[in-house]
Amino acid sequence: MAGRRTNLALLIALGIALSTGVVAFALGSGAASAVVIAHGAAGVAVVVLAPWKQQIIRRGLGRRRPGRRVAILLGGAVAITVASGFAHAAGVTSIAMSVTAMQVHVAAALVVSGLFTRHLVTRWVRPRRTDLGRRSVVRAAGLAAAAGVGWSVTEGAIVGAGLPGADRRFTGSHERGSQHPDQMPVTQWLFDTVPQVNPATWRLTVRTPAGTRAWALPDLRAAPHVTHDAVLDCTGGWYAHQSWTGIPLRHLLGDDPAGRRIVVTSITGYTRALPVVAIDDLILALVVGGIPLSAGHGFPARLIAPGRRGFWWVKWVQNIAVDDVPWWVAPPFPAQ
Ligand SMILES: Nc1nc2c(c(=O)[nH]1)N[C@H]1C(S)=C(S)[C@@H](COP(=O)(O)O)O[C@H]1N2
Ligand SMILES: [Mo]
Repeated sequence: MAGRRTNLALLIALGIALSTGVVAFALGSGAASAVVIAHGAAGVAVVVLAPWKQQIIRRGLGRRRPGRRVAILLGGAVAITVASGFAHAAGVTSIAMSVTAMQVHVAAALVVSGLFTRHLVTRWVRPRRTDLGRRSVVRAAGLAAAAGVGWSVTEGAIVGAGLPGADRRFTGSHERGSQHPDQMPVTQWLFDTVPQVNPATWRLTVRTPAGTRAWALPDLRAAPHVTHDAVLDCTGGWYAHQSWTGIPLRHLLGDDPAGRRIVVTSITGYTRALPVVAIDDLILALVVGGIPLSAGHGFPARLIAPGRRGFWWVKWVQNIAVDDVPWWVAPPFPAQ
């Protein structure tokens, strides 16, 4: 395959891999499984293209062109990203100490996206009309088919060999501590730490256009509860089924919480904004598996957001506010 076509194919495969990776993080239901499959197939496509790219690299290494160091680092970062992605899929969760394959995968992918941008800028090749010609389209279809077959064979091998990755959820996550909250990992998004909340002084402030109310813990415990089975699915690569008990947000916010978004904020400042139309899915849980939440899992109260990834499930909730801002005006991922 011609060098420029290999490069173009890699550009597209890496572009798909990076973008589906970000989208897979954001989604916890709906199209998530299709996105995760596309992500895996894009990873396979990168591997399929590697021998051709190697020839280009071999030719290029002789010539000392600018951006050489970036190109070499990029190659290494892509190799680490792909290897850790396959390791996660196969079920290798921990790499060393408490570092997981998924953490390595995401960290390396962030390096890739930075270096890849630099590489594209320094080594940009102007597109030609023939890049979209019949031959390229046929080659692209062949590559897509190879990626699909490669993905199926890889998944089949993981299942056939009975590797721990065989029972991954459609998001790619591995099961951890279902129905045993004490065995479920305690996870923070990035930099948050577990606060010690004093239940005697803790108050939940609920603010709607209709007014503000402060709830003490005994008031919340006396409010009507529901129990709901829901899956907490962390982008760190694990999930758990638990039975959560708490107060529906509908009860806390009233029948008609006039506004567009519900902003849920932790005592630590960690915050998420959800659309008001999702209100009937949301529960403020005090209890999991029949016992009050532990400090690590969000005592005294945390949000349960079924169908959404773990980073929406705000722990140590202190504030719930309804306002008139569209929910998507916030950054897509938490900042702390
Ligand atoms: N306040 C706060 N809530 C948070 C987080 C956080 O960092 N701070 N992390 C979220 C993420 S990424 C996940 S996966 C879940 C993990 O919940 P667990 O520790 O109970 O397993 O909590 C979510 N709620
Ligand atoms: Mo998470």
